[in-house]
Amino acid sequence: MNRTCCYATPSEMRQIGIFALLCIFAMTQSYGQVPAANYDESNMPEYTLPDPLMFEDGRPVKDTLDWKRRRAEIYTLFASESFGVMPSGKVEMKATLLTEKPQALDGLALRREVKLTLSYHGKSLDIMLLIYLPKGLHSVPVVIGYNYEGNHSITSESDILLTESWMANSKKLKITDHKANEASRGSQASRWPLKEILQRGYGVVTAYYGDVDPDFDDGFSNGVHALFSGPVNETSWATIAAWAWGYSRILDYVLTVPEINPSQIIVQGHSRQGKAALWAGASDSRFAMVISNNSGCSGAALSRRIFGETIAAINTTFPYWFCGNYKKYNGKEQDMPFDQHELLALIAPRPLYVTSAQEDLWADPKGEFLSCVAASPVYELLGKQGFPAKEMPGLHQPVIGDIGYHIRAGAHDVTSYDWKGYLDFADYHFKKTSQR
Ligand code: GTR
Repeated sequence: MNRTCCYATPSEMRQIGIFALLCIFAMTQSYGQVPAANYDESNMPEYTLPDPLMFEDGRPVKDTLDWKRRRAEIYTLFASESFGVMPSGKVEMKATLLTEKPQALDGLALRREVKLTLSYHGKSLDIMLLIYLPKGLHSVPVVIGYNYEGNHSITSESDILLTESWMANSKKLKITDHKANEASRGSQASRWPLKEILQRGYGVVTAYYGDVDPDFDDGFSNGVHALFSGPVNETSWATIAAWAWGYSRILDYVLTVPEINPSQIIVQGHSRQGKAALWAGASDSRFAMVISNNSGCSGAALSRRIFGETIAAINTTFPYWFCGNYKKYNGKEQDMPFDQHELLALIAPRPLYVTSAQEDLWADPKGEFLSCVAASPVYELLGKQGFPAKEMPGLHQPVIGDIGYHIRAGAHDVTSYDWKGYLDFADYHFKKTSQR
């Protein structure tokens, strides 16, 4: 038929209608309905937080010995109801030095790229590390943190090996074959003010998080999940737990590096990686300090406030981040046998720094702050100062105690201001500087 205008015929209309319905059906199948977020403080439900210092049977926790037992109860809840249980099998690890540059970052740093090969029952996985250590210093503290877009994305130095594993965010990075390319060099450099960090005497160890486990729903068939393949049930570890586990494997290697102080290793993560950093810190006491940057829902922020992202929202958009049991709490925050202040409390008595950003309401800054307040009694029971604030501080007024906190202007991100806060906090604990 000869048509000059672009109207559809009735049969084409029917086809378009059926196609649209199929699209909507497919979308609701994969993502479900994400409930609208609440951003109104006056629309908050009344809630009572579970008491970290009360056993499940109602007995109070009176001393450090009691806390050891109570801690085990709380840890088991987070493992079986939220993140999923990590495998206990021990992997073999081989470290291969791929490159070494003695004068990196204009002579400020010694730079290495190391391939960690993890092997388990005949299968193996490579994790590429990029390491910067302050030149000429010994026994340095380091920050271990994942990056989102490949090691080559964190710096403008153009000779970093390109990440070889899959890239989740392929559209944003203009990637067509799911592999990193030159276009993504330096794309995340603003999140890693390397020179400032190195000048303050700290080293950096980073890896692309997709090397450890992919950030998409692959039925747990890639990354470390493939190493430990087996039947999946409601308590099986999900992707955030896999990233947390990966942090510990990186730590295994970092502890063998002679230039690094083994008692001053910090685990840091932003957002979803912040959730993983908290779980890594809770699961592995060899991390001397934990930094959660804008970790929000199911990270540092209290779930019962139902402000910003909710359990239902996170489970719907990212069903592979948490274990099957976590879905039980969609819309049922008040029934949860734990809340996120208890995740923070699992890190006690080690120093913990939590950051928020003013515009990052999805991550509920106030909920992150209140979580620090509610974790403090556990630090205090253990003879620590805990969190020395009850009222939310203003912008750019860090609170420094055993738990530290700041909220800065701006959006969901990692900035130089955040790094300054981390390192002031680390200096306060590691170098015993006075509060700035
Ligand atoms: C959001 C997610 C958050 C947060 C963030 C991120 O889309 O809802 O929980 O983790 O992603 O990782 O940047």
